[in-house]
Amino acid sequence: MAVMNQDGSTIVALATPVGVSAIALLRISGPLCRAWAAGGLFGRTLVPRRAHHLDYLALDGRLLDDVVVVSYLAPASYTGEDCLELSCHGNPLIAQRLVEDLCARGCRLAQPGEFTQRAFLSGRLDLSQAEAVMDVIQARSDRSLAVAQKQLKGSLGRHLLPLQRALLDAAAQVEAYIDFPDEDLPPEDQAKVKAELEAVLRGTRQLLATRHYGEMLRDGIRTVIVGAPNAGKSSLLNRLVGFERALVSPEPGTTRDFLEAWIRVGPHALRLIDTAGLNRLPLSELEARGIALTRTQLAEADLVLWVVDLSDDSPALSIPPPELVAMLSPDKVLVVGNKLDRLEQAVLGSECDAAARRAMVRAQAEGKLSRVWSVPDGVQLGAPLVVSAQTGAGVDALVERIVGWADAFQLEVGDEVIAIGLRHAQALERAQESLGRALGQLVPGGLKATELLASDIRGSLEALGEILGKYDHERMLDRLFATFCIGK
Ligand SMILES: Nc1nc2c(ncn2[C@@H]2O[C@H](COP(=O)(O)OP(=O)(O)O)[C@@H](O)[C@H]2O)c(=O)[nH]1
Ligand SMILES: [Mg+2]
Repeated sequence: MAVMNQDGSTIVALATPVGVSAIALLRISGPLCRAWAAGGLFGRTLVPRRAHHLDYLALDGRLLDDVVVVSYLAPASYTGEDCLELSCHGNPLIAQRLVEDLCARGCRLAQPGEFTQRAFLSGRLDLSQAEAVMDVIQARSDRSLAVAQKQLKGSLGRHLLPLQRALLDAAAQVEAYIDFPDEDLPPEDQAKVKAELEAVLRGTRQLLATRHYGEMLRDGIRTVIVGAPNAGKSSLLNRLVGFERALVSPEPGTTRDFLEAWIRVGPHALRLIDTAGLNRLPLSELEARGIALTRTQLAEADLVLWVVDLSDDSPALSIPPPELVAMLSPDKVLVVGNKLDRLEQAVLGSECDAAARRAMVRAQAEGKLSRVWSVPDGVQLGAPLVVSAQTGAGVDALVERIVGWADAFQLEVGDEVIAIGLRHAQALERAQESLGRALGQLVPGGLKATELLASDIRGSLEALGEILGKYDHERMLDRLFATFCIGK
C-alpha cells in the first residue's frame, strides 16, 4: 500500500480563481473530513456524492453562507482520501471566512499542487498523469488539450508498461545467473536478452521522437517573423492576431525589440514573435542590438516566416545574410512574399483581362522571391506564399499552410498521440544510455560480468520508472522467483 498523507493533516484550498464570481469552490481533503461528513460540520450526516444545501455556521455560531456540500469517501475521491467540496457564493470575503473557520477547526492551507500530490501518493494517479493535470489546465489549443487529456487517462503509462515488462523479463533472465559465478549467460540467452533490449530501445526512441511536438504543444509553436526592415513583418503579425498589436510605420527600423503574441491556428497555438528587420548594414547601435536579438530568436524558432517585400526593387536589401540562412533548416522556413496589392496595382492599367493580370502578378512575385530567396531542395514547406498584410489577401492560405505543417509533427505511438515533456525526455535519455551500455556487452566476447549487465538493465528500468514515479521492486522479485521455480 502506498504511503499517503505523511503528516496526517487535512488541507483546504480555494479551487476556483480568487475574485467575484457566481460560485466559489473550496476543496478539503484529509482525515477530518470523515467526522465532518458524519455530522461534525453541519449537524447532520452527509450522503456521499450527494449534494446537500445547508447553512454553514462558524465555530462561534455565526452564519457564514448557505453552501452546497458534497462528500467523497476514501478511496473514491480525487486525492484518494476523505474529501469535502463546499460551493459558496462567489464573494472572496465569504470564501476567506470559510477557509479561516475550517483552519480554526484543524485544517491547514494546502500547498500548491498538494491535492494532486496526495492523489499520486495514494496511487490514484501515476506521475505522468499528475503532470497531465497541469497540462489540461494550461492547454492553449485544442490539440494540446486533447493530448493532455489522453495523458491524464494514462496514455504514457500504457506505452511504458510493455517496455518495463520486457526489461523485467531481461533482468530476470540475467539476474538468475548472478548467483552462479561459474556459469555464464549461455549464448542463446544472450541473444534473447539482446533482442528484448533492442525492442525496448526502439520503444524509447519512438517516445523520445515526440519531444519536439510535446514542446510545441505546451509552449506554443514558436513562430518568428523575420525579413528586411519595412517588409511588413509587424503588419503581418497584426493581420494574424486580428488587431493592432505591433506598431506599423513606413519608417524602417520601427520594431527594435521583439514582440510576442499568441494566436490559435486551427487546433494549434502559435507564439508569434515579431523581430527587428534584418539587413546587411545596421544603421544604428540600437538596430544592431535588435538584430542580435533576432538571431537568438531564430535559433529557438520552431517555424520561421521569412517576409519579403514584393514591391521592393532593391533585392540586395531583402536577401537574407548567408550566415543566417545557414542557421536555418529549410523545413522550418516559410517564405512569405508581402505587399501583393502593390504588384496588383502596377498591372491594373494594362490592357489584358483579369486572369492574365493575375498570372502576370504571380509570375512577377515568383520571379522576385526566387531572386531574393532561393529555396533549397527538399523543402517540406512547399512553394513560397504571397500575401498582402494590408488587404488580408492570401493570409488564409498562409494559415492553412501553417496548420498542415504543424499537423505533420504529430506522431502516433501505437495508435495514440503521445507528446512527452522535458522530464520524461530526460528519463528516457537516461534509460537509453543504460540500454546502450547493456547492449555494448551483448556482443560476441563483450560480456565481462553478468552483474554489470544486470546493473545496466536495472538502471534503464529505474529510469523508465521515474516517468510514472514508481519503480516496482516487488514485481521484479516476483519475476525472479518465477524464473527460479521454472528453470532451477
Ligand atoms: N501596400 C502595402 N503596404 C504594406 C503591406 N504590409 C505592410 N505595408 C506597409 O509597409 C510599411 C512597413 O510595415 P511594417 O509592418 O512596419 O514593416 P516591418 O518593418 O517589417 O515591421 C508600413 O507603411 C506598412 O503600412 C501590404 O501588404 N501592402
Ligand atoms: Mg516592425
